[in-house]
Amino acid sequence: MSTQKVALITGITGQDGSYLAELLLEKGYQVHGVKRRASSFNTQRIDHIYQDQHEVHVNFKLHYGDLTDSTNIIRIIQEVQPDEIYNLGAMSHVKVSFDSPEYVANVDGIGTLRILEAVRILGLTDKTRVYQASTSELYGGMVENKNEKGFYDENSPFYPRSPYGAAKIYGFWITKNYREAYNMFACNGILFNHESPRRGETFVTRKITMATAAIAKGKQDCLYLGNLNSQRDWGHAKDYVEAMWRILQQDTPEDYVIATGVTTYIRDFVIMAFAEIGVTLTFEGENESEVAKVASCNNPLYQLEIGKVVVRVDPEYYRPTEVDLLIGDPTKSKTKLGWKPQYDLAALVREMVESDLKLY
Ligand code: NDP
Ligand code: GDR
Repeated sequence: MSTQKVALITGITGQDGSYLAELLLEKGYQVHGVKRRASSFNTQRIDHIYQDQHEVHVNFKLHYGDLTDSTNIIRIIQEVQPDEIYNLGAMSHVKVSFDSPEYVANVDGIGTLRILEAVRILGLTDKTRVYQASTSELYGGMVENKNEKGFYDENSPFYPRSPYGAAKIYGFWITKNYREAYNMFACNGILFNHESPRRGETFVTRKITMATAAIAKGKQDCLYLGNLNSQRDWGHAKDYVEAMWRILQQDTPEDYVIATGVTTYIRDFVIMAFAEIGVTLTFEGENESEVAKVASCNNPLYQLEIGKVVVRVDPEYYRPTEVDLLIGDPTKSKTKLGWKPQYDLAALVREMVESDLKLY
C-alpha cells in the first residue's frame, strides 16, 4: 500500500492555494485541487506546477467543482479519499461581501459545512483531517476585546463587521463543532492578513504595489484608495501556508492564530512602497481630502515631478463598517507549532514592488 499522503485543496487557484500546492508537492504529497469553471483561464497561479495527465506518475490533479454544490463536493472527496483537506475556497473580498452577502454566506459559511458533512457521510472522519481557513476578520477590530498584551489571540471574543466575517464565523464554529461532536481532526487557522506578488489585484497591498510600479513607469497617474487610517498585521503568504500544514501535523486538533504581531497603517504601506522606487511622499489634508505628493525622487530611472499628487482618497472604497485595527498574538503557534515567519514587512513590500515593476 502506498504511503504517499493525499491532499485536497479547495481554492487552489487563489493566492494561498497556489503556495500551499507548491509546498505539499515539495513534501511528496499527491495534490488534488478544486477549480471553478470560468469563461477564461483562471489557473495562472498554478500553471507552472501543472502536470500532463498522460504521464505515468501524476502528483497534481484538478477537479471541476464549487463549494455551493454538495453533490459535487461529496463526489470529489469520495474519488480522492484525501488524508488532508485544506478548505481555502471562499469569496474572500470583505468590501465585495457587502454587495453579495447571501452568496458569501453560501460559499464561505455553508461551503465549510458541505466539506465537513461530506467527510462524515463518506465515513472518513478517522482518516481525513480538515483545515478551515478562518480569519482575523472574526475579531472585527474591537479594541476592548484585545488581550492584556494588546493583541488578539485564540481566546479573544469575536465581533465580525462584514457579511464576509459573519459567514466565516459560521465556518469557524461548525468546524469546532464537528471536531467536538464527531471527534474529527478539524482545525481553524485564524490567519491575519497575508500578501505576496500573487495577491489578488483588488486587495489594498497589491493595489498599492501595482500602482507604484505603474506610476513609476508613467503608465498611471494617480492611485485612488479608501480608508488610509486602518491598521493591518501583514505577513507573507508563503510563511502562512507552512503554518496551515503544521496545524494538520499535530497530535491533537486545535485552533491557532497565525500573525506577525506587528501592525502598520495603510498610509505607511503606501510610503514603504513608493520608497522602493526612490520616492518620498508627504501626506496632506484629512480623510476624504487627504492626498500624497511627491516630496523627492532620487531614482534616475523614474522622473516623477516634485509636488505631483500620486494618491487620492475616494470614499467609494470605504466600507459600511470598517475593521480599524488588527494585530495578532502568534505565541501559541510559535510555541506549539514551532512556526516563525521568515519575511518581515519590508522584505514583503520589496518583493511585491519588484515583481510588479517587471509587469510593466
Ligand atoms: P483568494 O481570493 O486569492 O482565493 C480564493 C479561492 O477560492 C480561489 O481559488 C477562488 O476561485 C476560490 N473560490 C471562490 N468562490 C468559490 C466557490 N464558490 N467554490 C469553490 N471555490 C471558490 O484568497 P486567498 O488565497 O487570499 O485566501 C485563501 C482563504 O483564506 C480564503 O478562504 C480567505 O477567506 C482566507 N483568508 C485569507 C487571508 C489573507 O490575508 N489572504 C487571511 C485570512 C483568511 P477562483 O480563482 O475561480 O475565483
Ligand atoms: P481586508 O483586506 O479587508 O483586511 O481582508 P484589504 O486589503 O481588502 O483591506 C485592508 C484595509 O485597507 C483599506 N483600504 C482598502 N482596501 C481595498 N481593498 N481597496 C482600497 O482601495 C482600499 N483603501 C483602503 C480597507 O478599508 C481595509 O481597512 C483581507 C482578505 O484577504 C480577507 O479574505 C481576510 O480574511 C483578511 O484580509 C484577514
